[in-house]
Amino acid sequence: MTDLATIAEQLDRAATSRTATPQFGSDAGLDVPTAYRIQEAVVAHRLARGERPVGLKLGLTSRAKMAQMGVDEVIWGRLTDAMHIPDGGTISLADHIHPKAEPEVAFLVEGGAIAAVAPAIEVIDSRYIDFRFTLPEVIADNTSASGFVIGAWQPVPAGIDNLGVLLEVDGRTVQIGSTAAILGDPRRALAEAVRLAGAGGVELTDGSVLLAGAATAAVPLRPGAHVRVVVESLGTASLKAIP
Ligand code: 0L1
Ligand code: MG
Repeated sequence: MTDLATIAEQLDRAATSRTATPQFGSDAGLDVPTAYRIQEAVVAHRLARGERPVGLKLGLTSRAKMAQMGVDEVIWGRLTDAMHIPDGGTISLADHIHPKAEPEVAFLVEGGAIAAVAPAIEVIDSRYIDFRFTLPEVIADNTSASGFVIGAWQPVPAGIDNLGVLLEVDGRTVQIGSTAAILGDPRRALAEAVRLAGAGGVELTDGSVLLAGAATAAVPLRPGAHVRVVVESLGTASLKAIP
C-alpha cells in the first residue's frame, strides 16, 4: 500500500510540472474514503502555496458519466481562488496537461441556500496519463478540477431543470444538452454537496461557489480556441485558450 502523503505529492507534482502521472494501480490499495483523504492532502499543497478555498464542485453528475465509470453516486472536489478564470478571460495551455472544457451551472450559496445562479465553464485537467483513472484515483485527483469560469450571477428562475445548453468552440456548436443532465435538476446539487462534503467535514460557507455538474461531454481545449457556453435563460460564460 502506497503512503497517502506520497500519492498526494505525486498528484501535486504532476499538476505543477504539467506532466501526467501513471495511475497508481491496485497495489496502492485506494478506496473511496482514503481517496478523499488524499484529495484533502493534494489541496493542502495548494493552500500552503497561498490559495484560498472558494467552494466545491460535483462530478459524474450525469447518467452517461456515471455509467462510464460504473458508479451510481456523484463525487465532489474542492475549488480554490487560483482556479477562477474571469468571464471572457484566457487560460494558457502551457500551464495545463490536457485540459478539457465542459458546460456547467454554478450556484452562489448563502445561508445554506442557493442565492444566485450563473452559466459556467469547468476546465478539467486530469493529472493521469490519457485521462484514465479508477474512481478512487479521480477522487484523489480532486475530481480533475483545474479551472472555472462563471458568467453573470442572477436570481434563480422558477425552473432550471430543463434549460437548453450549448457548448460552442470558435462560434460553432460542438455539444448540445440540457440542464436536466445534471442530476435531473441542477438544484439537487446543493443537497448532494452538503451531504457528501459534510460527511467529510467540509461545509459550504456563505459566499461559496458550487459547480453543479456538466450538461454535456467535455471537449479538449486547443490553442486559440474560443469557448462559449450558452445556458437558456441564464446567459453565457466564455474563455479563450492560448498556447
Ligand atoms: O467534473 C466532472 O464531472 C469530472 C469528474 C472527473 C471525471 C473526468 O475527469 O472526466
Ligand atoms: Mg465538471
